[in-house]
Amino acid sequence: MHIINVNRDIIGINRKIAERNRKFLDERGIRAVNIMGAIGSGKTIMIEELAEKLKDVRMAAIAGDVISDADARRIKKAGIETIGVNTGTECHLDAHLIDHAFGKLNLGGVELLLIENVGNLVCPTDFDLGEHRKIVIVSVTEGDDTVEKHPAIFVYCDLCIINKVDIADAVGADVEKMVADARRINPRLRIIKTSMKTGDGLDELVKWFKELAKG
Ligand SMILES: Nc1nc2c(ncn2[C@@H]2O[C@H](COP(=O)(O)OP(=O)(O)OP(=O)(O)O)[C@@H](O)[C@H]2O)c(=O)[nH]1
Ligand SMILES: [Mg+2]
Repeated sequence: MHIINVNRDIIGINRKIAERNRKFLDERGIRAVNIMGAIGSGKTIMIEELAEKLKDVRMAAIAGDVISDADARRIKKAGIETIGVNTGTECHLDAHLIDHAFGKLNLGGVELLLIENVGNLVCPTDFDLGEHRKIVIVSVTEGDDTVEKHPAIFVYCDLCIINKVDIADAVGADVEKMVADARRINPRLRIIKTSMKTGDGLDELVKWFKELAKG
């Protein structure tokens, strides 16, 4: 009996389109970052912060959401050329959606493309978008066991941001446990603890993006 593994097929096709996307970006000297993370962990606010603090890097953004365009409007308002992409019932972006978005963005002169994925720590893991770096944002409000409960996404990421450290005590979260869990899952992972509200860790974060864009 011949069994078709549909899931593997979908991921294989996606990878081919992702490779084409990466080539498209490389030819234009654009570095792309796939920003993944839990719902409400701080993905959009981080892009807003970058808009303010990384003025010498020309950026564009793709804001992935299931249905709304609220994040795309926020990022545009912060001064970044942005296109919103709705996934409908899907809980992640894929390479085909990104390919479409390229055609709707003015990428002339852009050095850094920020792609906000749909908020969750599961579905985006398997889908290469053609990016150069993957980052994952978790925050203390999801609980300090959130890293150990979702290990797969940490395996594939280059950078992990542990956000909302300003309210860790208020929600009884042990930030160092989150750091230790992430490090155990992926010893090569760069980890930055941040508060998008107080500005803690943002210099280090901005530097990471700047080096990627200019490097
Ligand atoms: N106290 C505190 N609040 C934060 C911090 N970062 C983000 N927030 C708040 O958390 C909420 C969610 O932030 P967003 O940036 O919208 O999160 P998101 O990950 O883009 O959310 P989705 O796109 O819905 O998944 C907002 O009310 C932010 O103001 C932080 O470091 N500290
Ligand atoms: Mg968002």
